[in-house]
Amino acid sequence: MTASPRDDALPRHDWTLAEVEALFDLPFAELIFRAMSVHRRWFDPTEVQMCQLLSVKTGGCAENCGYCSQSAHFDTGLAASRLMDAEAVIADAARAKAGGAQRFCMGAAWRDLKDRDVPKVAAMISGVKALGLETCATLGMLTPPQAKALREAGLDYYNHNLDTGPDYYETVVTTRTYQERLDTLGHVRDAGIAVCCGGIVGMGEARRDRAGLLHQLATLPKHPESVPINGLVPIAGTPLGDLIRAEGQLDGLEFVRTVAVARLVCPKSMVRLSAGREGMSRELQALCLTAGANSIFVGGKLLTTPLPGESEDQRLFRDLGLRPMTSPEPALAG
Ligand code: SAM
Ligand code: DTB
Ligand code: SF4
Repeated sequence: MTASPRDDALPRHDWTLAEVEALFDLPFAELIFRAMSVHRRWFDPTEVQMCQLLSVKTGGCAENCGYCSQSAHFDTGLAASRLMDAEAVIADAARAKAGGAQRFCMGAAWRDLKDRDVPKVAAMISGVKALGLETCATLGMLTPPQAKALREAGLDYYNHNLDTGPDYYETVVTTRTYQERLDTLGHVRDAGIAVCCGGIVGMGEARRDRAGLLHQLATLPKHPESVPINGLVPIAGTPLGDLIRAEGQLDGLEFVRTVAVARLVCPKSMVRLSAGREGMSRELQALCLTAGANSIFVGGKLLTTPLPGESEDQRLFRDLGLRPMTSPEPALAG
């Protein structure tokens, strides 16, 4: 009996690092062609999901993530603020919905969620959910009971990034381990919350580290339903921001390769073109949205850094023949 040819669009969890690196090494057009083909198997390629972020607690964070404007370890000139009131968050979410956002993500500059803050965060989540938005939060590490409480409040997604491959990780952050991040992802899964997990490209890492990050995601027991690919926003005063300001940013084509490989190894996931869009040309964004990215952040601002404006995004969508996503997400269908 002859073996049937493997279907490249079916999710796999047995990727080897060498296989992921081999995808990165493909001729550019071959890689993009494969990613486009897989994208069409699971999604309408003319649809792009619109997500909006709000920093509900800014700055003063105890972690030392070497890229972050919000770490208390570095002087980035950012003013810290307290946790916002739920009413103000819900009012911002209502504006986001009116502007066309489908998912609303609440971010806090915390190492971990404290039990005392759970009721206030739960009120934000249930209020945003009641507006008819998909809810997402990114609040640092969670315990299993906290994850359960957030789910009960109506949390659809939790964002917690691995940031980079395991070998480059300690160059990026030393105040929490890779395993601690994986543990939080497990608690989120166990609570029945969809996982949003990705990383940052262009922090001085090697191609092998980018492959290492995607290999980790592709070999999780279940692929993250959302995979954000962030381009480093180089913040002055942070170790990695200063390094990249001195050495120059990663080549845009390598960023596109990372997006395409993410599409190939997590075929049914939303691949989000996340931070870094503000510094990209329209042409580079178009390549990313062609190579399999199908989700973006909108609303003028990420957490502490700017995004392209609404009119620029509308022009980009018009010129590329794209429209806001209305179809259900395949990864949530099982
Ligand atoms: N404190 C929480 C945490 O780290 O999980 C939530 C907020 S944190 C700012 C969310 C994610 O934003 C980080 O994991 C990182 O991947 C991304 N991020 C932060 N600063 C960035 C920058 N300067 N450039 C690109 N991505 C960045
Ligand atoms: C993610 O991966 N990217 C978003 C979201 N998850 C929370 C955050 C990007 C932050 C970029 C830097 C800033 O605006 O502070
Ligand atoms: Fe804190 Fe998150 Fe920034 Fe790290 S990325 S310093 S955990 S806010």
